[in-house]
Amino acid sequence: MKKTLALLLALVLVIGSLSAVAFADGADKEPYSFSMYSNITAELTEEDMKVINAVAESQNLTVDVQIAPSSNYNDTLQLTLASGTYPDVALFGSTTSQMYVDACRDGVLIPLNSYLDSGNYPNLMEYTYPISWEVLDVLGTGEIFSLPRTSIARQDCFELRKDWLDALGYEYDDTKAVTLDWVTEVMDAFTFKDPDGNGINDTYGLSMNSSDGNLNIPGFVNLAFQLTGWREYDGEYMDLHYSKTHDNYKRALAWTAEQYAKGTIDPDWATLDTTAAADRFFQGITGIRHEFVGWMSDDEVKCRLVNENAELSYVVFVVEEEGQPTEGGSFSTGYWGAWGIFQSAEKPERIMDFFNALLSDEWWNTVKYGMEGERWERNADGNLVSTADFGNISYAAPRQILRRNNDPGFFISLDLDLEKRLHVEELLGICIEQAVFPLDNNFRPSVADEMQFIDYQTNMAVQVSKIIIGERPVDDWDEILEGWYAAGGDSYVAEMQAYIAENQAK
Ligand SMILES: [Ca+2]
Repeated sequence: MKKTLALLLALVLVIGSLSAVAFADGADKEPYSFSMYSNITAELTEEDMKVINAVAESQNLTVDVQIAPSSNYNDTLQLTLASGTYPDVALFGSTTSQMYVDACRDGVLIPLNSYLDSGNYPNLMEYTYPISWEVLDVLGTGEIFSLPRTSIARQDCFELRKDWLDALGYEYDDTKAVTLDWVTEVMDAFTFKDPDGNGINDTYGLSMNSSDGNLNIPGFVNLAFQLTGWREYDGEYMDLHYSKTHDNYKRALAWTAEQYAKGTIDPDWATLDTTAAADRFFQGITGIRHEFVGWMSDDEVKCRLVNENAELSYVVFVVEEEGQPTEGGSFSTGYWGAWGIFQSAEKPERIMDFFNALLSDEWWNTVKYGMEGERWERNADGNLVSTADFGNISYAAPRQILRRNNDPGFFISLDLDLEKRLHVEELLGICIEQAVFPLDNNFRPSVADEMQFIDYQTNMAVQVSKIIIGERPVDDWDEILEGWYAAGGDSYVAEMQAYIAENQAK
């Protein structure tokens, strides 16, 4: 591993072990102003600016917040770069884009390693995934040119109709994985035992849509068969979808085709887009739907518009056999976009004070929810609760600047009933814990851009759909996979394995 990056990562570990490190009070630092260019919102609200200003003032800073429209953000950023007149710091939507890589290589952005290594930004180090720093080494020199906008890595599973489970006499512990057999039985019951009690078999177990899962396998089936991206299996780096020696994907396909043949999957799935499939769940036609647990409460409200007794619960993981690992996760980098500081910025270290303060214990709740006393307060038990004005005060932008990597509360609205909110936070905490980063770091083998390969992949998805609906036997998968290797899969796998091996050896 390269020296600078190694030092950076070592620091992450040290700070992680010290936990809540107090950050230096910024009030005694000399005043500094900087401009911050981004598309974090369409329009800044009064509350947005109050929060940004409060955090900035605590560091004796003034931030000139410049917002560009999201629709053509990359183009306007490119024009700004070309103009030679730079903001002090800007948000780059992608750190793999040519624009970003050029800005790093050409010295438009400055390397931040010396600052990050200084120990002055404990919150930036503590609440960022180590893997993000690795991925941000875009030039392969160990230099880091931006601060990652962390995205909380999770392995989601599915929401389901609790009122249907209750009517049919099913109980389960929603904080533990369930088995695939249990899900299969529930899908049968949701389809054939009239869970909504209207006397007609007019419901289905599982909601699927045309773009569901990887190669049209529903998300939780991927989990049950351990199809969770590029990892090490039997001493080899492999995504089991493409394995010639493990039949996990074929078994997943067989299970899905069997459910379709029985009629427990929404028969219209292949023609439904995501929204249409979701609607059928809200209407009470389907009973299980892949979703982020953070949206469950909102979805319950939507279901109640159709049936006032509708209730949802959540399954955090599905295993094929009891005792299997509950690990998944498709986020490969741990961030979405990153803040680059320009060479023209006079005091990069002061700009970093602002970003570090956003994630501090002092300000994080304010960044999440808005000003204390206006949108939220603490109740007698010390829990954060919404004020009566919570929904009336529009607030969003500061939440889009930076995030902590470990806070389940971030996504759950404060105005949700407290007991419910804490339960959803517990479930989300489990989804966060079971997330394990795949090894590919979003690397894209060059063959992925070749027409023959792209065409084959598209056709392969169609053929997989045919297997699911019984137009082709499951055994045809062997031949389809063989064709994939011939169409470029050979070099795809070889390139990916070489990339991971090199990366792991660093
Ligand atoms: Ca019914």
